[in-house]
Amino acid sequence: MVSRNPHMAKLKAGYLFPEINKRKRAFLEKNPDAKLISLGIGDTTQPLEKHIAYSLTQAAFGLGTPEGYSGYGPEQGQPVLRERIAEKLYRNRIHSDDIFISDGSKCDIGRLQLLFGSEVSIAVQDPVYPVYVDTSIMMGQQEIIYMNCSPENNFFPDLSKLPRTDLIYFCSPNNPTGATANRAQLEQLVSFAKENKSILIFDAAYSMYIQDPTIPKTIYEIPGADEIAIELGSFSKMAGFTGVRLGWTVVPAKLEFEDGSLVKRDWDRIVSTCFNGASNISQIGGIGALDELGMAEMQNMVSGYLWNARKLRDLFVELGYPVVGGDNAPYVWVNFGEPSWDVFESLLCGAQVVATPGSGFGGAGEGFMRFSAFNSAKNTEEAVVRLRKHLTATKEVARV
Ligand code: PGU
Repeated sequence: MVSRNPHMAKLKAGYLFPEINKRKRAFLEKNPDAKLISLGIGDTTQPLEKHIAYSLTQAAFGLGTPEGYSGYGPEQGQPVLRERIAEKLYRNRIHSDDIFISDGSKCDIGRLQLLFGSEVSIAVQDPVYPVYVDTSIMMGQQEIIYMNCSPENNFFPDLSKLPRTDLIYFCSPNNPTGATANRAQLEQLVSFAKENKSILIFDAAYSMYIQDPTIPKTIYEIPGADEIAIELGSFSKMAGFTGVRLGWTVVPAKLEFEDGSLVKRDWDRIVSTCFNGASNISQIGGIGALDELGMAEMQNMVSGYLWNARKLRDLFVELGYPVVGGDNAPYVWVNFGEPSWDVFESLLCGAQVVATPGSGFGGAGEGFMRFSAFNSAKNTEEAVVRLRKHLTATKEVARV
């Protein structure tokens, strides 16, 4: 018999989103006619924009021709795509050589565990996207510090009270809260990492949703960040590529380990050893997404989802709930002040709306719900009507 990887036994039984699906299915079995609206998992739902979809079909078609055929690699990604990301998304603040194309940022979060191994200590925001913690536990990391992000500190941790950790994961615009860190806060974060000789892992998966021009879209807008920060990027939420799969990780050449060796060299080794590069079709789709037409299409897609976010945000403000997010992020984070899974059940049964329980993102998420804007405008409007009716009625009952 083979002994089980002991770290796997330390994880919570199931990953959050399959658990939500399980409950959704159980509800539908009992209520087969219910028309559920999902504002749960942050998964894009709207069709790809035309020019981006066309780029993908051309890539697939090209593979059927002698001139258009390609096989493996390069493992780091196609040079044109790396250059376009550097130019369009980083305004050449970052060299294309430091950009490694991947099959999505979730996969790269997993591979980052190989880069750092089991001995590092980490800090994460609480509430937090569960993947940073779960993959760290799988790797055997033991020291995990939770940085409380709540209304009391305006969703930015009090760095003066934090112990040093090797790695600091930070996500802005944040999943799940939808809060964004401003320039001054990011400057604090970069100097904190610098003073502590930590490495910052900055997740910018939702950067395209930032509308406020004063909020940095990448950590590399902060001077000195290229000496301490790795950044994760993704086409999932900006181009609708959650199923196509395309992302990237920036590992700047200036980033060093304690012994003076380059972090980038080890990352390159990992990428070339246990990943053979992202699909050639999705990479050509990414190149299309980053030309002039594609950029306009991505803006259009993002604006559509942000319209939904605004509708949801307005509803909860109108009903008097404390709300954050939804303005520069596709998530709306609402404080219900009641156990999250109870609210989940109440919204599921009473409004046939699925939302994500805040407690699934950590202790500081208890009492909150996350509403995702990744649905159609029509479904979002319908959800708003149902939620208003249900929540007004439950408030009336509570008052009686
Ligand atoms: N980073 C953050 C902060 C995310 O919220 C997500 C997706 C990803 C990375 C994954 O990006 P890919 O490039 O597509 O790999 N979060 C969604 C989906 C759930 C999940 O398990 O990834 C969410 O609902 O939180």
